[in-house]
Amino acid sequence: MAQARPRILVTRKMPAQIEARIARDYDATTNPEDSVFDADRLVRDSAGHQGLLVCSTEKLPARVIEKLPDEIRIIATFSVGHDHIDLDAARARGITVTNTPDVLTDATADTTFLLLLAAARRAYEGERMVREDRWGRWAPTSMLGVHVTGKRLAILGMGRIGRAVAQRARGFEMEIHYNNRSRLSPELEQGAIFHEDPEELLGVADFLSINCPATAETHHFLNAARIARLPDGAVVVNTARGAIVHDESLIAALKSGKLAAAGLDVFENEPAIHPGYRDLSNCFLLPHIGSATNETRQAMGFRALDNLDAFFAARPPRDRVV
Ligand code: 8YV
Repeated sequence: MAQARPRILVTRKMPAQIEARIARDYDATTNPEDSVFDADRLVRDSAGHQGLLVCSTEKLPARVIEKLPDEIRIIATFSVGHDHIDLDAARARGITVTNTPDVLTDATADTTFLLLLAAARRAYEGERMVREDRWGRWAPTSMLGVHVTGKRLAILGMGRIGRAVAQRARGFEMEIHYNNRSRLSPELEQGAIFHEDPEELLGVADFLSINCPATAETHHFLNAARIARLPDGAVVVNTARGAIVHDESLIAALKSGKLAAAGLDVFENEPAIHPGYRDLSNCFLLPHIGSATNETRQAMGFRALDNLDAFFAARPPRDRVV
């Protein structure tokens, strides 16, 4: 007799190839309407399932994990970030947690450079000017932005994505500085200059790229005092998590001219972003599309399913975080 397929709850509509593989290999409850899973629904609909396939849109703090039915044995997140899941609470209940590293590194680093260039070169203002038919006579003094090539790039968090950002920055002849929990080997550093103290890193940041995870330690890291340490006219780029930035402070610095520009793909409480960003023409805003390419989202889905497959076949999942 064929073995019963594992029962999983998939909280979001997935790319077609992922949905097909889920239908083939799992007894799955899917969400073709892509309707919202709040905490109550997550707990309620988990009943009768052995695993969850979630995204960073589904919040799993301790109070939710504690209420999950006993049958839930694995939470596979379709994301590299796992700040939406309380790992200690999962550990306490013996629930395995997996993520999807590696496969979104390049797409996210590409998005970082999209933001960096767009912010530095005033792409939002220029684009609007063209569309709204406000493009007047070309002028030697109009639309002057911040030069990128050869500048100092400070990378906060030199993990896979930070290193891929550095690799792109070398093509722009940038001088690369970084802070990381530990110093990288010379092979990984490739000449990048390590700053043990993140405060010191800020002092050399003509461009600051935030690429570290959101943790209790990095919460609101970029506050007013730290922005004051940045060189005047610096550019800030964030493709990591919004909670690492203190919004009021960043908005004030963009308004005062302390910072030339910012490029943001992630926001605290997204999509309900701080309204102050919407009026700033020196802020290039994207709706969390860091990993949004067809290839990457497919690879993320396959990676999440590989982890579930391994778990249910009693093999160690490759990307186990708990
Ligand atoms: C995802 C991300 O699009 O992987 C992450 O941590 O932030 C993004 O790439 C999103 O979180 C999907 O769950």
